[in-house]
Amino acid sequence: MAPTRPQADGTDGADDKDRQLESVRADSRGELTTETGVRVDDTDNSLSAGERGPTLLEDFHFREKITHFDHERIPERVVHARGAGAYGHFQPYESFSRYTRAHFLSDPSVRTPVFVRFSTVAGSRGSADTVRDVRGFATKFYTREGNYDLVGNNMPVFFIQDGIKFPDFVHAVKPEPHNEIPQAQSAHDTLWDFVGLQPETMHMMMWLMSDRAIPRSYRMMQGFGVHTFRLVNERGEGTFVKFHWKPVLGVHSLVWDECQKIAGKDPDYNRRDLWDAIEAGQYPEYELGCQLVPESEEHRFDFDLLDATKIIPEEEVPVVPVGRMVLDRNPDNFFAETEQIAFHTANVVPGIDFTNDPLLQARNFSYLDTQLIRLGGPNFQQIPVNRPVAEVSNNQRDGYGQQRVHRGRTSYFPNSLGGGCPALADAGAYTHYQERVDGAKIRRRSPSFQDHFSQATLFYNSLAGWEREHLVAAFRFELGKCEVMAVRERVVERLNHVDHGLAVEVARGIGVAPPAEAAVRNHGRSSPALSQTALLGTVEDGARSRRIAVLAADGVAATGVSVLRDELTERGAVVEVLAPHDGRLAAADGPALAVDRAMTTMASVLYDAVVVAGGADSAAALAADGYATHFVTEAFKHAKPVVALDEGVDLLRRLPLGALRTAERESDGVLADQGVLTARGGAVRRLAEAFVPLLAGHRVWDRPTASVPA
Ligand code: HDE
Repeated sequence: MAPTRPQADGTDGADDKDRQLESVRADSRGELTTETGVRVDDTDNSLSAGERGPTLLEDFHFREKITHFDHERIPERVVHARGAGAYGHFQPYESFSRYTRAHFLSDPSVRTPVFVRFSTVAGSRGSADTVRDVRGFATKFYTREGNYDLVGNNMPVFFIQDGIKFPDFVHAVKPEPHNEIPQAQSAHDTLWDFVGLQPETMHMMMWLMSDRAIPRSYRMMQGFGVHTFRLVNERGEGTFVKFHWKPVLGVHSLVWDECQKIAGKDPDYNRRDLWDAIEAGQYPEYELGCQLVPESEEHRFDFDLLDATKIIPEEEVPVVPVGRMVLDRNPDNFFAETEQIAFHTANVVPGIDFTNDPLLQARNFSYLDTQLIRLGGPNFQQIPVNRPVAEVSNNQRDGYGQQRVHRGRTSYFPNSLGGGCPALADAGAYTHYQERVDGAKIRRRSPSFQDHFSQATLFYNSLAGWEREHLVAAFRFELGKCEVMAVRERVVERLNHVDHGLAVEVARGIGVAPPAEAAVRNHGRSSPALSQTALLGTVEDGARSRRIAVLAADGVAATGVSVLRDELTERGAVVEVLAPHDGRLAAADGPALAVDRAMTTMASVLYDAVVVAGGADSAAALAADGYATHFVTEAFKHAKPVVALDEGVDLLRRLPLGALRTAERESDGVLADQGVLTARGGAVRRLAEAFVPLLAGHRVWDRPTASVPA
């Protein structure tokens, strides 16, 4: 049976894609057999000549088992090798047929199945999730008119303008070829050498050095189609479009120190987060939006719409909400589905078309090409996860791994022997947008692509103070890892074209002489929509799916913990009790308290907030435990909400938390300072009320933490 998700309307929640997959799902059941269906009664001992003799070639079970194993691996993706995926559905809010004839966008009653794969770009399949990198956000819509792939990233621009530079860029960012170091890191000479020499990278490098490159969760990041695409309606009229995904949970990031630690503590951090949220029924949701530009206004901007290193500021062209996507089912098998899915920018449906963006044009060649080798030949669209729910019928035949048993004598067009089938479509066919093109064959970048800095400056100007601090720290970290001084210097020189103050600050941290004067004047323009502060969550209850660690030890005041846990769990938070030992904790005020995890198996970096429980013995035990005190200090350092109950407050006082106020008590028993909440005397419910907005705000960025060790 298909895994079902019972719906409010009484249906089983299975969609067309789910039902299609049901025919290929394979469960481990019955007796062990070979691939040819012969039953096997011993898979532990190979067939040998005598008890201590050589293995016999005629042992077909042994040979098949080993041979299959020997061929289990396929090439990983040349970029975006590391990923995680999920199924879900998309539904438009209302008909978008004014702009596009795409059926899945034209009828609000149509729910289209989707598969989304999130990824990092530079690392290998086994690399850590929390590296500084762009994140892929690729969506396959299984529409009734065929598959449509929106293969986007979590940043709205790209490093280069012309696809012919892609191999150069990727070679520069990947591990260096002589020693294959460093893995999944941009902080090395070859990338920054390329950046310094190729100034079109500058806008994207600003995004990459910002907190967008270290998302808290795939559920909390935006997605962008990046290129300007074209929507085409029934009348054949085109409209330029930029696609946006906005996460309902808001856009939130980790801090860099935390990322590096998570890479060791839980390299699967983002992958696990996505999986767990879906298993828990907390389905990630995103709103699809479009920026629309009439064809007649193609040249109204001070940049070229075909240049993928540029955004259209949302203040100039607002994002129109189009529909909602919900991810509600984890794949059954990582390899079969998440690894074998094949996205392609050229997988379009009627009503969606391309532009002449030279990066997009290159992609329209590259994805099919790479998949031919990655998935072993031309039949990869027949792999279950790739199969459309629309009917497929053509004269393509044979090839490795052919799954269809084509019947009949004809595999050519036109034919009369096969009744003329498959016939040309009467209606609903894809017709390419009729754009007039003429010009001389040239190898030259358009002059309209030449401004590489204005939008980098726009981005910088739009950031909040804390975002700028993080950005400067990131540049210092990355360039600080470069061994060649000339590489650092060249990048500082480029930054001086973005903003003089930025160049000076970065230079000071990396031993480069700060530029004496600005290369250009900062134009002073900003686009508030670019700051993450503009993208806090849209859910009212900000505790949803937030992970909260409650530190406790024997002697814990368990009632306060239980009340707080109930309050937060009711609001969708995940609350775990961590203690110096697993099992149960003796409580000061009643029955023993169950421990969810031994503290040493976890770390503060794996939680969004920390609570120190009350109880004199518990607090004393935690205060004497370096792992526990580090846990709290580190959470504080990473600007997370910290909460202490009763005697737990005494523990906070002993930690090096700067100028934190924990001594006074306010009339209602709850004291809030720098995102730290303390409660005495059973004011736990009131404390929970104050805790939720802190969780929704994600981090307390204005908390002074420079002196805090961690
Ligand atoms: Fe890709 N990209 N890309 N890319 N890309 C691939 O296709 C390529 C670009 C993106 O989860 C590859 O099947 C070229 C921009 C995502 O399976 C490959 C250029 C954007 C994924 C490829 C770009 C992306 C890929 C590697 C410059 C954001 C992962 C394996 C012209 C809009 C999809 C594969 C998944 C994967 C080529 C630039 C996003 C080699 C040549 C811009 C999300 O075909």
